[in-house]
Amino acid sequence: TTRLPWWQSAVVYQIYPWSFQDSNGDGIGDIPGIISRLDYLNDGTADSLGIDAIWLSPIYPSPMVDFGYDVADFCTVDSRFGTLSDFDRLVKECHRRGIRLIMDLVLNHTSDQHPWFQDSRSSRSSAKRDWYYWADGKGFGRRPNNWNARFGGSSWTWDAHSGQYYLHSFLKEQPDLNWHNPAVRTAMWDVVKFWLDRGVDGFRLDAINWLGKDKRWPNNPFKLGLRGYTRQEHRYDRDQPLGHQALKELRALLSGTPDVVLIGEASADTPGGPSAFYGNGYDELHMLFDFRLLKSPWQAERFAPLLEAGDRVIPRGGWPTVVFSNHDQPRHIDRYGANGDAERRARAAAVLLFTLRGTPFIYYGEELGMRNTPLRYRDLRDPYTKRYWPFRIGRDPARTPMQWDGSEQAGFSTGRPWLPVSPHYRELNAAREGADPASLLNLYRRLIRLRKTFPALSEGTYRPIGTVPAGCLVFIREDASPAKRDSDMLVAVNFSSESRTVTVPDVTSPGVIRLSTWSGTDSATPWIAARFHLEPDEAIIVS
Ligand code: TEU
Ligand code: CA
Repeated sequence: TTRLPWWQSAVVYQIYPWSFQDSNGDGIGDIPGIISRLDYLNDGTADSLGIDAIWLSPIYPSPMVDFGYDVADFCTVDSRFGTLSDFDRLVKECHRRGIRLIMDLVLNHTSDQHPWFQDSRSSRSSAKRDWYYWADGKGFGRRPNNWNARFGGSSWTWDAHSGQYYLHSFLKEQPDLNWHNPAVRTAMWDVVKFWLDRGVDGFRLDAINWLGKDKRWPNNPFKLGLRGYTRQEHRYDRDQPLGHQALKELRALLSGTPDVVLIGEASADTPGGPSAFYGNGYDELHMLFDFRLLKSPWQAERFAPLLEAGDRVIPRGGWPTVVFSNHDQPRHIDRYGANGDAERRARAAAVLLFTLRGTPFIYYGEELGMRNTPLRYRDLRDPYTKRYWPFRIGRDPARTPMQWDGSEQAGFSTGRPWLPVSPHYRELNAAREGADPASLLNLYRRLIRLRKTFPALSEGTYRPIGTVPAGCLVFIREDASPAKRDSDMLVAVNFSSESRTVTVPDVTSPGVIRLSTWSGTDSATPWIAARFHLEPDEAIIVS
């Protein structure tokens, strides 16, 4: 049998550098801080989480209007986070522990402070004018078209100095690069080579479905959205054929480094769904974040069809992802549960995270059950969060400092953190949960270990069991070779808050319950096949 590529059996952990660990008391997380916490992530023993890779949100020099997603220089490190030699040390310290490092790469736009844009806006005859999208207005102060930026307002901002509008799909401080210009592509591929030379193991490609625009600048149509609101369909400023061409170029560039992984981020409503950016399965992305579960309410009946479809639409060669939280969304523990059931559901969700087919992504702190931190307006930092506050919860509540221990500022910093520490940090922190066998943290550790022990959890096919009671999701991860059928894993999740009895008619061989979210420790309870009981919000794994 051939071994899976590393990223198909890996567990990935997302670090938001601002919030992981501050080493110098300025209240901002940094690279030396991350290095000092690597043992928590993987020290090779069962006392650590046991993750295989880190995805590091942007650490490039930036005015930080979008907290690093506005890049002013792609080839070094922001001084808030450290130096390039700190970064080299991070790569070395990760690799020493068997942890791979995945960089966040923002291809669609730069900061308006990037020298390329400074040059581009300096005059209409600048050599870099065509590196960004510039257009004339339609007279009387009218913008080139009706395109709306992702974070509100028009996508066009007037540049008085050069007398034209420039395009930005996100904030006005994030002008879009002109991917139609081959010089732009060459420059960005040089960035890729720069980081490959420093030893990184992959890239998480930001907003990957935004590359390329319809340069005839047609108006976008409107469509009926949720609850009867009309909203703009991004027909001409997103999901353009050029994006696929660019990904094919990038994938070709990596032909000599088959271990380097490309993970794309695109909105959930991309036409074609999660399969769109895999190309033929071998010539675009290796993985694309699947946000359909993340956007779905916690209901077995909603999850089931998404899982079946998700599995079918990804071409051979491509690989699915499982993700419930990231730095753009409210934390899933609060999305799924209200009060008493929040942690129980987070436990059940953790079972899904590590047993569904696809690579699991953990967002820092979710393993502790970190909640959305309630913030006052004056504490907010993210322009998107401020703009829609208090009508949308926004992004800052899910970006507060990692809760390491019960000491002042949760052990994150000796200074004043850039965002307030959660009021729950004395109960929810790594030190306390590490010592409690029944904690969510220890459930994550056990699940990751289980995934390593039973290869069917990463390699096996996904076979749903159809005839189950309302509110339950039951499936089998089947080993590819029939000879190894006794290594199949059965997973049963009760999404409801009442107990349920499940009958699985075609599974009769005896097994043991390897894990239950209702038990604090690893158990090997004999399992009576065919008919079993699930407590409210309980999830079990049987083999
Ligand atoms: O997000 C892209 C994206 O589509 C966002 O609109 C996302 O859906 C939004 O944050 C919803 O809350 C990526 C990054 O993940 C995000 O942090 C950046 O701000 C954005 O690109 C611009 O670079
Ligand atoms: Ca710092």
